[in-house]
Amino acid sequence: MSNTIVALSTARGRAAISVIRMSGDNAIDIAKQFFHPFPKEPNMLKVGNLRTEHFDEHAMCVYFSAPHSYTGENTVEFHCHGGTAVAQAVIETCLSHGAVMAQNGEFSKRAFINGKQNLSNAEGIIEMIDAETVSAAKAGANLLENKLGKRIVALQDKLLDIASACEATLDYPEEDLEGATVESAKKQLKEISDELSALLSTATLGKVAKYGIDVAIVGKPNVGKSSLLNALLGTDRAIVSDIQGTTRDTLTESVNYRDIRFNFVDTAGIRESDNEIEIEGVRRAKKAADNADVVLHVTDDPNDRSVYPTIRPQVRIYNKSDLFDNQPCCVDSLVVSAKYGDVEIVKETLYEMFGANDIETSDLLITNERHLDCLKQAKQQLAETIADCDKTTLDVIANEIGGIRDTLGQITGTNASEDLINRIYSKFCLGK
Ligand SMILES: Nc1nc2c(ncn2[C@@H]2O[C@H](COP(=O)(O)OP(=O)(O)O)[C@@H](O)[C@H]2O)c(=O)[nH]1
Ligand SMILES: [Mg+2]
Repeated sequence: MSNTIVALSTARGRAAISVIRMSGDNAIDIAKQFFHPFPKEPNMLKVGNLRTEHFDEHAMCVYFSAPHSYTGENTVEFHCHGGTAVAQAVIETCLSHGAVMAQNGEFSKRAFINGKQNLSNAEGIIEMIDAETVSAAKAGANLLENKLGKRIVALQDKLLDIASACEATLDYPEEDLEGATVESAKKQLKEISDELSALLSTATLGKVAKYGIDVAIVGKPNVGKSSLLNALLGTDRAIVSDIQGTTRDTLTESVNYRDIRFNFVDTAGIRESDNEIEIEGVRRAKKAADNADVVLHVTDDPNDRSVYPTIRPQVRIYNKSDLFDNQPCCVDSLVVSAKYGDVEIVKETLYEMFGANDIETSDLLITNERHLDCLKQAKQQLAETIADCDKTTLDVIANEIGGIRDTLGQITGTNASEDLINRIYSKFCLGK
């Protein structure tokens, strides 16, 4: 028998309404003691009176009967007036009638335990809640819809077929029926490896959809880096001045462009200096460039053909075009005036450079590092098994295939440790 948990499921603080949720065997019985008239049927939101210790609250109530609820347990929701005090009074009422406070993510963890969701679904919910762009939310929704889970189960089924064929050959070597030869096992394993590669290859775009693109703006002092940042953001975020060395620290600010998040980092102008603070600023600027997905190398000299020393992709920006007599013409470069002109071309160039257009049409993107790690590990194990096909026996191969299936099972949670499950659910908000 599960105890009954309660928590505020909407955000804390001043708001129009608050939703308080209870889940557990006694949730309905507890609610009936202080909400009148209690809804006669499940899934129907009813207006009524919620008697707290201090005041009567005119609220709405809905209940869901196990197993037809988010958690798979009896669940009751109260939709009350918003604000801190009302929610607190309602929660205290639930507690005084036998409920206990929920832990972070406990509703969702119960949904997992009751088979209502798998681990990758849960991670999809977190991604949706954290999403700051529609693309990021869509990636989360795909996980929640179990698109990845279904692909994983299909791969596991294929692996099981191969392993069973290996075992059939071992058990009945004389019967030339369904059994596997090493050759056919190898061929099928290679097909699975290709499917894993295809999934893995979506991770780059998945990162763009989920986190956006990290862009470092670097160059010599006074070329207009901070002006460019401001123009890109459309606000006066960074201090702009004709005094060299104005920007000392790095400054990160994000903006959405065509539903992609661009995380721009303005940096200190790179030059030799004796000043301790400026030396640190330059060190941070170089670090920002090293950590970025792409570097905007800004110059205000139309004859400058220098390349910023980095292994990251870079785009040279000729700024202050309003002062140029002759327009520089260089491939992979952009000519802008941060002060007087339009800089949307910078965002559009980066958007195309990262293939962000494909996000909308993509069916499934790998957006979660844990899934990526599991897929990489499974692919590595597959490579080893394929190599083993030439040197070992079918029983060893069948055994190794079992190991690959387990690795894939970690994605959906069929093979996840208690620790991992707790770690994932602890990332949820209270009340989710
Ligand atoms: N004429 C012109 N001046 C600019 C342009 N962009 C920046 N500046 C000026 O260049 C100076 C240095 O700009 P700032 O953005 O602080 O450069 P940073 O040191 O690279 O960050 C300031 O006086 C800006 O007003 C531009 O497109 N055209
Ligand atoms: Mg600056």
